[in-house]
Amino acid sequence: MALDQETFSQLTAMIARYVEERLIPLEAEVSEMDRVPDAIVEDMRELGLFGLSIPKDYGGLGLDVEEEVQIIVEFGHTSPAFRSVFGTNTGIGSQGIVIDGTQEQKRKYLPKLASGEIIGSFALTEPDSGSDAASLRTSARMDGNEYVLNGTKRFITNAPNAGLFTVMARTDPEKKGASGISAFLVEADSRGLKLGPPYEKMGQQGAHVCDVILEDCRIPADALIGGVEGQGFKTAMKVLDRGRLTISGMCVGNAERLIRDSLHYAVERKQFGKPIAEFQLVQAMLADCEAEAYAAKSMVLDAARRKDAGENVTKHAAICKYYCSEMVGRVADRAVQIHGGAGYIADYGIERFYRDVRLYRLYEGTSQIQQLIIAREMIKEAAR
Ligand code: COS
Repeated sequence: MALDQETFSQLTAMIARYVEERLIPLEAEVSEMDRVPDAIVEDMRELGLFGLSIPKDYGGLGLDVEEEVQIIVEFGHTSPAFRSVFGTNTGIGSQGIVIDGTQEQKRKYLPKLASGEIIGSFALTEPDSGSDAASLRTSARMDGNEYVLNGTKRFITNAPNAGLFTVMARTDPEKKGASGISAFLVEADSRGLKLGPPYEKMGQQGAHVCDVILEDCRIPADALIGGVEGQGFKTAMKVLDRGRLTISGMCVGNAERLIRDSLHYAVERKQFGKPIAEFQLVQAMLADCEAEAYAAKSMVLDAARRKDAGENVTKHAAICKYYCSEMVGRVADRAVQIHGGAGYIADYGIERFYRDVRLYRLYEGTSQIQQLIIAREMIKEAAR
C-alpha cells in the first residue's frame, strides 16, 4: 500500500462525501451545459486528484493500482464526465512517462500533470487505425535535432483541454507493424499541431473529444519517450493494461450507483398495491445486477493486486475491461427496465447513465479486442 490504512480510509471517505454532496447534485447541469464548472476542476486540483497515480517524487499521491481502483469506484458513483477531468492525467495521459519516460521527461512533465497545471492526453487512434493500432500511419521523421510529425489522431479524449499529448507515430516507414512505432511527448502549443472541432457524442457530456492534426509539427528529439525508437507500441500497450483496470473500476462504480437508484425506486414505487421491489421479476433483475457488480468488483481488485505484485496483467486487464464494461451495460439496461417509463425520461438521470456507460465497451479497446487478447494470452500460456 502506498498510504497507511487510516490515511487511505480518510481519503476514500472524503471523496465519497465530495461525490455525494458536491458532484451528484451537478450531474444534470454538467450534461446540459456540456461542461464541468471551473470551481469543481479547482476542487479536484486541491484534492490532489490529478496526481492519484503519479509517484510521490513527482508531486503525486503515488497510489498503487488497488488504491487507485478503489478511489475510481467512488468516482463511478457519479457521472463519468467528472472523472474525465482528471482521468487522462492519472491514466493514459501520464502513464507513458511514468512507465517508460526518461528521468528528464519525468521531471519536466509529471509534476505539472500531478498538480493539474496541464492536462495530459493519449493520441493513438487514427482515421484508419483503431482496433488495429499497429497499422497507424502518422509519421515522425528525424530532421536535424528535431522530429517532424505528420498525420491525424482521431477521437482523442480531453484533447480540447490538453497541454501535452503522448503521440504514437511511425519512425521507421520500412517496418509496417508495431516495431516501427515510437511514442512522443508533444506539447499542445507545438508549431504544426491543430485541433479539430469537438465531437458531439452519444453521452458523457462534459467530457470532450476531438481530432489532433499534425502538419509538419516539429518537436525536439528529446521528446521521444525513453529516448529509444521502436518502443512506442509497447509503451502504448503497457499504458492500456493499466488504463483498462481503471475503466473497469469506473464500470463497477457506475453499476453500484445504478443499482442504488434502482433499488430505491423499486422500494418507493407502488403498483398493484405494493412496492414493485416485492415482485419477484423485479427482484430477479435487482439480484442479477448485484451479483454481477460484486463479481466485477472482486475481479478488478484481484487484477489490481496482481499488478501491484508485479505480475503481467495483460490478460487480467482485458478480462476486467471486457466483463466490467459488458456488466455495466446490462445493469444500465435493467435499471431502465426497473424504472419503467421513468427510466426513459431525462429527469430521472437513468437514461443519461445508460448512454454514458455505452462508451466503456468501445474505448481503450472494444469488447471484441479484449476477447482476442484474452484468448491470445491463454494460447500463449498453454504453449509455455
Ligand atoms: N504489454 C507489453 N507489450 C505488449 C503488450 C502489452 N500489453 N501487448 C503487445 N505487446 C508487444 C508484443 O509482445 C509484441 O512485441 P514483440 O514484437 O517484441 O514480440 C508487440 O507489442 C506487438 O504486439 P502484437 O503482435 O500482439 O500486436 P498486434 O498488432 O497483433 O495487436 C492488439 C495487438 C490487437 C492487442 C492491439 O492492437 C490493441 O490493443 N488494439 C486495441 C487498441 C486500443 O485499445 N485502442 C483504443 C485507443 S486508446 S482510447
